[in-house]
Amino acid sequence: MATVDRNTRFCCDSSFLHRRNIMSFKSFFMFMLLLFTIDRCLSEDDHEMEEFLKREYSLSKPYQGVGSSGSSHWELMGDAMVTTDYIRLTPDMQSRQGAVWSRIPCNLKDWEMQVHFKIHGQGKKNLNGDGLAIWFTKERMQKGPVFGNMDNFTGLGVFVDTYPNEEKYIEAQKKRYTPRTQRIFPFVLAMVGNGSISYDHERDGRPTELGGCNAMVRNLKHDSFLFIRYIRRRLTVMIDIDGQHEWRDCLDIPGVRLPQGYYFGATAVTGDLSDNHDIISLKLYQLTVIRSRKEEEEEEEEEITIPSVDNLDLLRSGQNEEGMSGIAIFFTVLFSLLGCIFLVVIGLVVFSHWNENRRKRFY
Ligand SMILES: *[C@@H]1O[C@H](CO)[C@@H](O)[C@H](O)[C@H]1NC(C)=O
Ligand SMILES: *[C@@H]1O[C@H](CO)[C@@H](O)[C@H](O)[C@H]1NC(C)=O
Ligand SMILES: [Ca+2]
Repeated sequence: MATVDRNTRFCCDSSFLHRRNIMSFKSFFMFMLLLFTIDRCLSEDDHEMEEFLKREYSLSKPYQGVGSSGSSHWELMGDAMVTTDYIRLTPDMQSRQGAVWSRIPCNLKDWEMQVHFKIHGQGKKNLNGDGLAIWFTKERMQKGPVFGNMDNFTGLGVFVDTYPNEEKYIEAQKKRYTPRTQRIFPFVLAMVGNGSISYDHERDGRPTELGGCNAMVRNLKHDSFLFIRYIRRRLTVMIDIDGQHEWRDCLDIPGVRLPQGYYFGATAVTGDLSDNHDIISLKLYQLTVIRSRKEEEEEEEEEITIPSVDNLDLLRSGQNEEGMSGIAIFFTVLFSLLGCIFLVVIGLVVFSHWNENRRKRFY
């Protein structure tokens, strides 16, 4: 009789259950946080790294000889022009293309490029275009449809895409975008080409992207920076656009195989819509990374000749699932809650048994 009473009381005392739930949920989160922190600490190996600015691959004020002297390390193309304060890849005018390319192939294994840039113009939001791109490619000084560079390029491209072609196209067809595929532009996106992969301009490069992030880079008062790091075949892109001098993560992908001896470049294009696309500086740092003998041997064994990305299918499916994250989170929370409730019930059963035994001892 007494047991039944107690059970009903516990069972229906929802505030008690609720509190227990929150507590176990909290501890679950603490545990996950702890795991995450440990993971981050273990993977943090930046301390064994040094960096050196490499002038021959860098471009900065006063841009000595750029665009006029054949001895300069950089060459201009198309509508690009040099002023005392910036290199303007395109002016805020329709149908322009411009580029600046390094003349010297880069043979560094690990490097970091810091791009100081500015995109600004008269156009209101989404009435501007098309964006700029930073390149590390086999080819150089080619005109084309990919932000002013050729299609089917070989190497790495990081794009600051300022015009949402796909969204506009779908809007024009009076279809509605599901929130999970909609992107806010400008959007920073990375792609690795192997000479036969085409950039889909109408879809803003979605089919071939490695990843990306949104970045409100237009008409900013403060400086905007893009950071591209390639170290131990890991590609990291970060941005600093809030004027806080803090890097924000954009993408981070391991297993990116890029050959040495490619060229750095920056290009931009305007169409019906336009913007000024200015490069203020490109600073390339050599990173010296201490490798274990095993790592060195592995890298010597398989020399890279064609750019590629490991586990690209996995990466892509991961990104598709990202769109499902709302549902995924829901189920994760649901099952966590069910798990917690289960544990609480077990706890209560054990507790009531223990309580009963204790009472028995008292009687
Ligand atoms: C380039 O990549 C595509 C898609 O991953 C692949 O089908 C093609 O064989 C690759 N081409 C070369 C030359 O490796
Ligand atoms: C790029 O590659 C694709 C697929 O290999 C091909 O269909 C297309 O014609 C190529 N485009 C250019 C401009 O070479
Ligand atoms: Ca676009």
